[in-house]
Amino acid sequence: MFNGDKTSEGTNGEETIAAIATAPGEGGISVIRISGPAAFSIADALFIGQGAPPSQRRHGTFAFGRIRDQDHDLDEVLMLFMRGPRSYTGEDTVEIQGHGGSQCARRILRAVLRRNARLAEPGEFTKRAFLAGRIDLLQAEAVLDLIRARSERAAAAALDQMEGGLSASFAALYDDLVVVAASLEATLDFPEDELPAPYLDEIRSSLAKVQQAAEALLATWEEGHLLRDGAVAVISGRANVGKSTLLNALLGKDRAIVSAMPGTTRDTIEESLVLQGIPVRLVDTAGLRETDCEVEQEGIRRTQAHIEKADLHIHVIDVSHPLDEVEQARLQRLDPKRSILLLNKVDLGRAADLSGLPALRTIETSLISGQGLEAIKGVMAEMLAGHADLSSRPHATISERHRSILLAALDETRMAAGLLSAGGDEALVPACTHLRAALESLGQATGRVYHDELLKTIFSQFCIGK
Ligand SMILES: Nc1nc2c(ncn2[C@@H]2O[C@H](COP(=O)(O)OP(=O)(O)OP(=O)(O)O)[C@@H](O)[C@H]2O)c(=O)[nH]1
Ligand SMILES: [Mg+2]
Repeated sequence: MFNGDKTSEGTNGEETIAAIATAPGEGGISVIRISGPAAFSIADALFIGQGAPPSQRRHGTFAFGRIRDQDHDLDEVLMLFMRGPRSYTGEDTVEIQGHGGSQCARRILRAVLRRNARLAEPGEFTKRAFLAGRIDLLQAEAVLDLIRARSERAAAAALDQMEGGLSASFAALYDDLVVVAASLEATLDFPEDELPAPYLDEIRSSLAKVQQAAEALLATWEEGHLLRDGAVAVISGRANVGKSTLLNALLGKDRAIVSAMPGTTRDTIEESLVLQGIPVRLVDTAGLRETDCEVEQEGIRRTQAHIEKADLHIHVIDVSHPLDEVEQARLQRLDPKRSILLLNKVDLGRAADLSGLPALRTIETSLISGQGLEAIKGVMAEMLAGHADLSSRPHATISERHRSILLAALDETRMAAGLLSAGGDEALVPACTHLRAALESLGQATGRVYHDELLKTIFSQFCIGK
């Protein structure tokens, strides 16, 4: 039983934390993680097994046995022993692998928490890894990206970032800027008017190189945004043109009801798919037509709302019928930057007059047989990718947070560069101040510079147990 002593706290006041690390629900095993100075004494108190007690086991070993608490066996388990500083958190860590399902893990966790541990906060294990200096902030964020990855490419990019892909770029940027800033500060020691001109030229050109590197890093944002957040593609068009047929064909399964009756789809239907590594949420909508039916009118209102927010808009027409004026006008309003026009049912002949259309990406299709489907996927991926090169090897990309850091740093370096090119000794001190501000901003990327609020924002997005 818990005896009220304070062994849960380490010399630096660190508490021992515990949490279930596996997702709730049925599964083969569940994992309970304990990290902190009391991890091994807690394990000693609960573990019944052959051989030495946990506290005498070496790093990187495991033992098979039972968890016993208050005279009751709770589960048969494997216990993994990791000694700080070589564990994930940098602290003594014990992981208990028990049976899956909802009860075993909860019972073990309760027994652990009755001793010298408290429930971990979301992301606290990873936060401790950061505070222990085992990983930097970019790597910690990559852990979350990896857990959340919705495509193979997104997972590969996250792994690259976790292994330091982005940390190296930011560190190089930081170090190069430190050199520039230091050289500039050194100029302050020169007596007035005695600064050799080439010296300042060199500083200016080094600063320009730093700016180029920052811009190259910024250019990865578009891909990062796509991989992390995915894209939304909305299918619209008049009733009965083949919208749901398209949804089903893209998904490769019969998700939406398809019928020859106009007005089959009444509400929006959303499904996910992955296109060349980009996670896409595909939305099939109610056919656009004039109707007195309130349900259908609401469906059409929803369609319009979805189209406005979409990254990609696929508009389908039935080319075997003439286009009426309403549809003609609708085609004129399509946004060429994000719209694809599908001329469907080409197998039934062509009666639609398409003269005078705006310059749009247009694909002829016969969705009933799958004709044009590969072309649609290709154009969708190409338009979504924009300037991102998805044929390149997956690589770490910056997130929104990193983007705002880079933009702020670039702003400061531009102001410094502006002052330096204007010349004059009085420009040197303010230029130094701008470079210091740029360094301060860049430092927040890796976590060289951080404040509690920043850590809270980042780690609160994690799940408990990570
Ligand atoms: N001939 C031919 N028929 C097609 C083609 N594509 C779809 N259809 C048929 O057109 C009819 C309507 O297809 P849907 O996919 O339900 O059309 P929709 O646009 O979702 O219709 P609503 O949900 O009513 O707005 C069905 O009978 C499909 O089999 C095509 O390329 N050629
Ligand atoms: Mg439909």
